[in-house]
Amino acid sequence: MFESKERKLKKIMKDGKAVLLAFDHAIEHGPSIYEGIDISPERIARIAFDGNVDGIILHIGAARRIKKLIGKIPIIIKLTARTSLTSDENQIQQIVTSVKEAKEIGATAIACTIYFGSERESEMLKMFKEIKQETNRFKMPIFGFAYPRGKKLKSKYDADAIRYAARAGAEIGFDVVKTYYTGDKESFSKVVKDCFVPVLVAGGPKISEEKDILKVVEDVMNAGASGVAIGRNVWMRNDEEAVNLLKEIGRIVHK
Ligand code: FBP
Repeated sequence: MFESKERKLKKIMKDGKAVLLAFDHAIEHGPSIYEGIDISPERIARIAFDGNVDGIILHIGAARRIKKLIGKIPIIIKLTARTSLTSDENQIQQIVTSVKEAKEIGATAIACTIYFGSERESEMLKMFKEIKQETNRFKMPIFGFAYPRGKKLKSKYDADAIRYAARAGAEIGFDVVKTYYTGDKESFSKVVKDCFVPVLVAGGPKISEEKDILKVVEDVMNAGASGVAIGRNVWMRNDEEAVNLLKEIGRIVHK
């Protein structure tokens, strides 16, 4: 009845690797911190298409604005959200879109975030059970953002915490884990080694020099990552730079 999850995953990760453009920031961080940057879904989709990405991650409202592209680029619909208008204590993402809605708009996969270590972790784990039941029904791959949070952490970029979160994501059924870069190849190779599903790396806040981003991509790939799911470092540049950077990243990831 539904195409298998494995076939869908193969549409995104043809060679087992992927370069994804992440675009859920306008809800996570709000538009004002991106002042002067065109954060319209139409622009981001154009950059994704011209940059030959393997998929684009966005919320359903934004996806409705780029319907022409659905079918040309795999769409990964983000099901969970939070805003930065809440206090830091409230580190939880809630389900805002169903797998069925994602399926109906033509998504190839879904994405969700879990803040492992947050005071509200147990609510998110419960929420994940609901997502999993629906993805099983619609045979949708889960791209899980495994992000450490919480009072016990020195920093959300702590290498051991990232390693733990990535493994926890694999344990609970993420098909692909996306997490932060630990900052060096050695520690990131431990993250990958302990995570028995493919690991994609987030780009993080904008790095000014292109060569420095490409070095991160080289390092994470050498550490065993399966690619990147990158946002700010791409679309915070002008269109031409963004497209060229995506192509360069693609050459490294798919070599
Ligand atoms: P970036 O490449 O811009 O870091 O995007 C990856 C991402 O996971 C986004 O999908 C998400 O909105 C953002 O990072 C969350 O960042 P943070 O957890 O630091 O708020």
